[in-house]
Amino acid sequence: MADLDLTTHRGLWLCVLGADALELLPTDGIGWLGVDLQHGVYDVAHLPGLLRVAQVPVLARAASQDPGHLARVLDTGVAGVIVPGVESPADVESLVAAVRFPPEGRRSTGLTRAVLVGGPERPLLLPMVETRGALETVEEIAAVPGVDGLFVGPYDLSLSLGRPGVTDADVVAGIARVREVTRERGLLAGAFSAHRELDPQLPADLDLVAVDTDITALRQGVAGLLGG
Ligand code: 3PY
Ligand code: MG
Repeated sequence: MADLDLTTHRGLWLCVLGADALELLPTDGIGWLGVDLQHGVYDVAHLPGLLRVAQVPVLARAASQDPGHLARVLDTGVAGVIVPGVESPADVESLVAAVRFPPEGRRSTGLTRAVLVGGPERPLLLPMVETRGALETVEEIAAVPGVDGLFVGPYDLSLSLGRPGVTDADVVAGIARVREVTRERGLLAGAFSAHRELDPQLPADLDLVAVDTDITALRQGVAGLLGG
């Protein structure tokens, strides 16, 4: 398993901030940054600028499982990819093929930022557990060689399970199950939160918690300063 050297498991999830704004943020208490290419405003082309000013490891949440997209994300030199929407061990085997160089996988190299400026030897592959299919096959998914950890998306998981919200008992139990399975295999486990009632129900030993988004930080900052 690849290492991720973090000062804290608490991360900030970026959806909208550009590099100029990120550079001005206080960094105390932030161990890592998630850059959301699935639901944020970003394209792959935003990553180099964000990476240049980031003071902590950057994990990109990919837009999709498409191998061409994943390769371009990794070419920027991010510490790893969080990949949405997997349903099965077969999906995860395809991800390993996409993100690992031969002989482990089929990723191609080139004159990339990762090669010329620097990226990790072995970026992290963190498939998301956010579907019923992924949760039901989580042991097999965690056993796929080449996976470094699993990252729970509680919002989609609650939709997929047909449960009313992220603090629903089945969703919370799903997160605990992911931690249990990853712990047994020595893999990383992470989860998105953005919910203050979910925070205390998360396993205490998660390696990565996306505490909240830049959007919420901005909204709360403005409300705190100027709100009536
Ligand atoms: C989810 O909770 O489904 C996520 O993907 C978090 O962004
Ligand atoms: Mg999701």
